[in-house]
Amino acid sequence: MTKTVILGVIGSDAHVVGITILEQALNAAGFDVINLGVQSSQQEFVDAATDHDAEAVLVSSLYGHAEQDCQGFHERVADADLEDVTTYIGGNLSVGQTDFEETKEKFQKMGFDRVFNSETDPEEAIEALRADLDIRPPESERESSRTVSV
Ligand code: B12
Repeated sequence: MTKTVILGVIGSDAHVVGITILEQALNAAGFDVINLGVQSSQQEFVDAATDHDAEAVLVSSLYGHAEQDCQGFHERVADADLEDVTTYIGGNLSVGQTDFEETKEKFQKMGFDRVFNSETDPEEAIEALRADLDIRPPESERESSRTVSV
């Protein structure tokens, strides 16, 4: 069954390249992607997840204001009865050279299931989604990984 994921850049952030690449990779991996684009509000993510009965919400932030932009996000998610929806955040989540482990802990405490840095390859996000949403990779990929390991 196709799984729907909501993708977008939160707040006033206008960096579009990362989510465009993620959208293409997720589509190619068989996900149904609703791309909200840049400068999306918390409520737009929540409404889209409700309207499309999404399995996951992927929030992107590059410009360093993710913490402010995500304050109260998981309260909205809970108010909309979406606690079962998997939430990820990724990108350049802090201003400057902050230790990523600290950043990761901070966003996990805010309620995100997984936190990714700006070095993240889209394949990593796809593998994480497959694990968290209990999806087997398509047969073609299983075949090719078998061929490589022989
Ligand atoms: C291009 C660019 C711009 C362009 C954006 C054009 C556009 N419409 O996209 C312009 C010139 C407009 C711009 C503006 C600004 N920018 Co700029 N920009 C960049 C730059 C050079 C490249 C970004 C990019 O496209 N990368 C390529 C894509 C493929 O990578 P990516 O975005 O990182 O996405 C990947 C991963 O991060 C990850 N990922 C991203 N989101 C998510 C989400 C999830 C869930 C997952 C799993 C993974 C994931 O997967 C993606 C694909 O691999 C970066 C520096 C850099 N080298 O990264 C700075 C950078 C992001 N910008 C920065 C800043 C500060 C700004 C401005 C605030 C500058 C200013 N003072 O005006 C403004 C903000 C404007 C706004 N409202 O957003 C800073 C952010 C600093 C920080 N976070 O600490 C950076 C890091 C530059 C720097 N070193 O200072 N910028």
